[in-house]
Amino acid sequence: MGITGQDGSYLAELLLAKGYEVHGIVRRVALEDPTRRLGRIAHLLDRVSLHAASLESFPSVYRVFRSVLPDECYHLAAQSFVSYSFDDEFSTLNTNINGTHFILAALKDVAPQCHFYFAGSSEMFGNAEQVPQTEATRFHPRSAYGISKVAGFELTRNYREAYGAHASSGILFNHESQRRGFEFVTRKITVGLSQILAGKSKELRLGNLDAKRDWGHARDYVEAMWHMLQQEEPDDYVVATGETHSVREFAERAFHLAGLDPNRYIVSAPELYRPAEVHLLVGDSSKARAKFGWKAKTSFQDLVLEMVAADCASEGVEFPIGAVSGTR
Ligand code: NDP
Ligand code: GDR
Repeated sequence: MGITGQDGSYLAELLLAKGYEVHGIVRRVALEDPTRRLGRIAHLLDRVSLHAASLESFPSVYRVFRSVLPDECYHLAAQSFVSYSFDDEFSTLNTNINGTHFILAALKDVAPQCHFYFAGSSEMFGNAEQVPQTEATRFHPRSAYGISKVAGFELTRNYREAYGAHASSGILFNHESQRRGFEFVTRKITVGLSQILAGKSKELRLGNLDAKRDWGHARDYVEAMWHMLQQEEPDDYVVATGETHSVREFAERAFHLAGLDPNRYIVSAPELYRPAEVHLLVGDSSKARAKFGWKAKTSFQDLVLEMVAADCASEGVEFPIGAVSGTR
């Protein structure tokens, strides 16, 4: 579930490459408007089966699981934008918590042997009291989104303990790509930069430039999800690069790649600050490394470069590659 999102698209590619029969759950409206809503998986549509259901409806989810009887279920669907969760706490909590509960309950009934993955988040750590964060770090979420993920994490653990479900949670730190939604800060920066280069805009308005995140590439992170479901025992794993960078550093690197001075274009906009910020996240994924040999392959530098290059190409602008040498 969540196949139309950033991670869903990379995971579907990974599973197809491994020879899986892939079923994806999408909202009904997506089937009616595939050009706009199925863009990230347009290249996979002839190889995956799509089913209509919503996180808000237990019967819709139940029906799909009863007909597909999955061996593995990756639950990636969520209202995933932290900022929006301040605007509408109610729908974020309802959709994310109930949706996870519906999936777990349906699987328990119709496919109890199914291996289940829950998309937990570093936002569960929030105002973390320990650096770096591990599976043992106490949760202190700072948004309705973070709270919804803690609830989903606890539901997943409880289905494991109470009903013997093979249910695992990944505690994934931020991961990005050229398929990232436009509202998230990394993509906002790389799209904004490409529009400045194309002459379509003159500035880029951002919120808190000092927030620090552990940014990896989504393509690497879906591999960790798959590994979790291949383990004999279900468990919870932190997935992170172990490096942290500020929003300012991301923006500076992107603008410097294009040969532009970020200070001339980036405007810090107080209205984009969050009521409660998560200031510093950095994860320790030693457990995932020890258990199944996972580690991030894509460096921060290459992530920024790939995203800038992709958005510049979409805008039809070339960024001066010469500016790249010596900075990677
Ligand atoms: P996206 O926002 O790109 O994708 C979210 C997916 O959820 C989309 O397929 C969306 O469908 C679907 N969805 C949302 N609401 C509903 C609903 N009511 N019914 C059915 N489907 C719904 O997120 P990502 O791919 O980046 O992330 C995947 C998961 O991992 C999310 O749960 C996110 O919270 C979590 N996560 C992400 C991290 C990251 O850095 N990317 C880090 C840690 C956790 P539609 O296209 O129709 O909107
Ligand atoms: P995050 O990602 O909240 O970490 O959640 P986002 O990119 O939205 O914010 C990261 C940091 O950047 C600061 N920031 C801005 N953020 C946005 N969106 N827009 C801006 O203009 C801006 N300016 C500064 C934010 O304040 C924040 O500190 C993502 C999502 O994918 C979640 O679903 C996931 O669980 C977590 O990552 C791990």
